[in-house]
Amino acid sequence: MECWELMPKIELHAHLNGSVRNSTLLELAGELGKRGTVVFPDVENVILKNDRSLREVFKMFDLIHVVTTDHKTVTRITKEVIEDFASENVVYLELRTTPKRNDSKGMSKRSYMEAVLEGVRAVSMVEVDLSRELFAETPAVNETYNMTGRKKIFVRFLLSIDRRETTEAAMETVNLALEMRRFGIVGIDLSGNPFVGEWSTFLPALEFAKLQGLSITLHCGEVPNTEEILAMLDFLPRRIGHACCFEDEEWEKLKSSKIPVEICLTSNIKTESISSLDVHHFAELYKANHPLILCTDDVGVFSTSLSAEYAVASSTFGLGKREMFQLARKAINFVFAGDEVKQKLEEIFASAARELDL
Ligand code: 6MZ
Repeated sequence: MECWELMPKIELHAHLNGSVRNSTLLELAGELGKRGTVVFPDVENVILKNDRSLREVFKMFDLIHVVTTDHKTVTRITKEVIEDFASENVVYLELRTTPKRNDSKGMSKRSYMEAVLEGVRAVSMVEVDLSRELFAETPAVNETYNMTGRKKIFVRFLLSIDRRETTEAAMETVNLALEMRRFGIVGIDLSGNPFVGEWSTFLPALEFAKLQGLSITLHCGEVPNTEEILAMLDFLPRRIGHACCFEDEEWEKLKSSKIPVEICLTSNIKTESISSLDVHHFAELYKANHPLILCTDDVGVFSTSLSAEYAVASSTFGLGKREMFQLARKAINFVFAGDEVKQKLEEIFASAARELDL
């Protein structure tokens, strides 16, 4: 495990509220329990349950959102999630989250995102490279970030459209991403319960986002749905997530399109989207040299880490340290940040290759 922790890694598919520490969730649920907002033992049972079907996972998210959706908590979990990824040598993190409106908390999608960005400013354990403008507003913090000798992590954000949302709500998220671009928001994700929602509902907002130069990634093929999968591939997103339930025609289209796939092994197994690791499509895509990125999905919900995903991939598919390092390094090509960041990541990997003799 130690060797995977030491290796620099790139995380491109991590949902903020799925990455919250269990200890934080239990602490927050305990506070709400005391106030009578939730029944703590019931919540505790759900949080500590290990295996959940794909349908159950989305019930779990509704519960997490009850516990985490206020400004102060959103700031706290953002800080903790960034620190957790940095502590296992994730050097570039593209964190995605669904901006939420919650009138009872005085929360708008914009104020939700401001709370997220406040969480980035609050990170103290590592040096964060997000956007100069974000830190320019807080000079005291800026100084701390210029300290040398600390680990550094590049953080960028994707705003998620939830499949429960309407076209108007999706458009609001895209407009917010455009307004907040200068703070490190680089793209849009489509996620949420794959059993609900229609592709045609989100298409106008996604087309508008693409036209405006935002990068798009789509949760694609988490459940069988040929018509939707083919339409999503025709849209030509810059990446897709999962690709679990593809048929021959869909594989063919994916391979010829060369669209990179964000692979989340533990998530796919725990949600039973894939029956076992030895039949996971990672092997086939890797053999075909199709662009792939190993990711976590939800480190909290699935009790994993990016290092653990590297360990699982290495042992299941017989890949050595060098091959895993190359896999991590190739992810540089698929980040949504610009060329300047890619160049800096190349330098980080080049120096790690020398240090780790890879
Ligand atoms: C689809 C998922 C997901 O946005 O509140 N999410 N959507 N498939 C998955 N695989 C199991 N894992 C997480 O983070 C939680 C939200 O991310 C999406 C769901 O919409 C979930 O409510 P945020 O930060």
